Amino acid sequence: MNVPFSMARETSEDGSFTRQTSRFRDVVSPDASGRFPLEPGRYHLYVCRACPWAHRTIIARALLGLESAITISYVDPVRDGRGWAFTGDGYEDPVNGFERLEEAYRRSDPDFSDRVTVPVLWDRGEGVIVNNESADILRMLHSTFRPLAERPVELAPASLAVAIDELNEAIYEPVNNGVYRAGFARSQAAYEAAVDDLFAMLDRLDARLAEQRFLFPGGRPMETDIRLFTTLVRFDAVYQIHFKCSRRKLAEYAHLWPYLRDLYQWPGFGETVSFDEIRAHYYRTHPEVNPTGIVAVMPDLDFLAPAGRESLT
Ligand SMILES: N[C@@H](CCC(=O)N[C@@H](CS)C(=O)NCC(=O)O)C(=O)O
Repeated sequence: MNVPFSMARETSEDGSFTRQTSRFRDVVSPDASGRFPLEPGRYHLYVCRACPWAHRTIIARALLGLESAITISYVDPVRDGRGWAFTGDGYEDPVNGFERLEEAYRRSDPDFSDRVTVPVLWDRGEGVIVNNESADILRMLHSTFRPLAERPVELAPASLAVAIDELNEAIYEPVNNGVYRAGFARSQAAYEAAVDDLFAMLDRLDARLAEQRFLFPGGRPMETDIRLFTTLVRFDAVYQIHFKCSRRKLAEYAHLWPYLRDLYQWPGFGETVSFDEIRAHYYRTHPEVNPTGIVAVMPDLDFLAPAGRESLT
């Protein structure tokens, strides 16, 4: 099978894409007892605005008002063979002066040899990575870091905790990772299986959102909505075209499309979306998927059109 070197370790025999596991899984502790104690200004996020996994943490930081407690810097969305880089013009690393994100990984584990990914939660205290798994970082931001938040909203209240974990899990493989399984498949069968799983789950979510404003009752977004949003908002501009998730456009869904607009218009969501960076990243960073590097024009989508979902609970 013809597999690019960068993907060799994540391609199975049958041509399906199997994502690497995250290497750094430490947590910030709410008191002074742990290795990484909660302190304002101590932790830093390295992210890319184009990346749906990093985007989870960017939204949580904005929604909760954690901007002064957790600093942030952005890598250039267009990656060359040497990985994520700080190339200037808004893509700088004021904390360590790194030129490439790889330096953060090497400093934390000199033997690290997997793909260097965003997001990264960095500890200024020890000068190491605390965690590079977006699910963990998102959870930490709205739980452990909540005492430092200007808007300490609950994104996984105890009464919903189990249901949130279950729905997160149910959405991850077919949807969040599913678009990548479609786009990075190296066989027709693996691609079609990914597309089938993806649209089956989107259909179920569309039905769930017919009578409920967000994924859970209560009339406001929860953690799972953030995790779904970052995939849906990229769908028609990128996944539908670049990753061949072509059965249907997101904007053709009766409920998912207004739901996506509703979230986009919710404080902390839309203002964190950069379609230019998203499109530049995907179309120009996967030469095996798009060898010309031509960036598809932005589809005509009005994210600011009224969602009309306020009366749902
Ligand atoms: N499981 C990780 C996945 C993160 C991830 O794969 N990020 C992508 C960007 S969308 C990345 O950094 N890729 C680097 C590469 O492919 O070399 C998480 O959720 O944090």
